[in-house]
Amino acid sequence: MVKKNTTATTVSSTAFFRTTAVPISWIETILNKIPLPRWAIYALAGVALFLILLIIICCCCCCCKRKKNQKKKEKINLGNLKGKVTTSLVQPDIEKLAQNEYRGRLQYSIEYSYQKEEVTVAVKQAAALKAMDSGGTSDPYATVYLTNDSRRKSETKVHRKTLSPVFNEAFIFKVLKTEIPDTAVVIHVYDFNRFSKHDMIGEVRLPLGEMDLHHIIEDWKELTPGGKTEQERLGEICFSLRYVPGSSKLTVVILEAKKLKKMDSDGFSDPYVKVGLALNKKKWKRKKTSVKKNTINPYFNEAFTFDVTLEQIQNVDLIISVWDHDKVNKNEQIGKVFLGSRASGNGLRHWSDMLAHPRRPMAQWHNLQPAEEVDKILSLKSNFKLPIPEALQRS
Ligand SMILES: [Ca+2]
Ligand SMILES: [Ca+2]
Ligand SMILES: [Ca+2]
Repeated sequence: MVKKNTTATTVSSTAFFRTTAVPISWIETILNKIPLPRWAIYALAGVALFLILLIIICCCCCCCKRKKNQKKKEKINLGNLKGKVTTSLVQPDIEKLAQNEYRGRLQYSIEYSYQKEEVTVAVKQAAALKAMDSGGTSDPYATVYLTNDSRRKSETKVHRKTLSPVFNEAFIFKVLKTEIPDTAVVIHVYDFNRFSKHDMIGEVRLPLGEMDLHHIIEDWKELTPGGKTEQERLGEICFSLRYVPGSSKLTVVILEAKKLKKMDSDGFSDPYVKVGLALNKKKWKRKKTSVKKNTINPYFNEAFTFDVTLEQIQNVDLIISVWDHDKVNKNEQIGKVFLGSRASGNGLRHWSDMLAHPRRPMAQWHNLQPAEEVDKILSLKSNFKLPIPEALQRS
């Protein structure tokens, strides 16, 4: 009975063994096949496991490092970008680079004759010019003008496919002794293109006032980017304004003008001045001075009086324009200025001074502006009423 029982337990235990311990026996059979003692096998397995772990850790470390480096690189790149953005805001370095670019140099000579009051500008040669064409060359030619009369421009012949042209051409310009301090010789070197716009290679600017013109000057100078054509000098005009509210009289006295632009081939102009009034943006009244022949520094001292009520004076534009009288051709406008409540800067200041000091003539110099510019402002600006100064209201 007892025996029966024990067999029953052994049977059930072997049955249990069979179901759960199959893999162990499988490993056991493999282990048994290895001709090594068990402890050696376990030791080897431990070493192998350790090695595998070590390899995995190494791989992980490498990956992490690589990622970090990539991030660092990205950071550096971002830094570069940031730097570029800020520097471009502070100083456009691309433009600066372009400006610093070597454009070549030019040899010139300048000879002034105090007797004839004229300057001879010779464009001798250029060297190491910047290549503007795809073939690595340029087709250079030079233009010469003086800032006292930028309309008179002379130019050399075009020299094909060279970066070191020998021009050897001279040009004569009229420069009065009195004009020397504010006159510069401007030489531009261009690349000629048959089918497209000519490219400017560079410029040389030579202020006559900074030279000792008692000798012939011959020198080399590096070309600069240039391209900035200075605001053309049109001249200055002086006039006085006087407003008398009691009698509603506005008096404009055209006193004199100086350094007017030369509009005629003889190097002078025949200036006269038009004094115009516009009311509510419409032409209203106009008068003009006599013509002063062959001068760029005319003296007029001519007075013009207009009837303008206190109400009208707030809506009036005073337009002063200087013209060159021509016998054969149409008269040419040299420049103009406008004053009134819509004016700004000097024009507004002079007008306000006049209103603030009724019955007193107020004189002031004004720089002439290009006519088109003034006309544009006059047609665009809306009416703006200047408050009437107390002094004017009291009188
Ligand atoms: Ca060319
Ligand atoms: Ca003319
Ligand atoms: Ca004329």
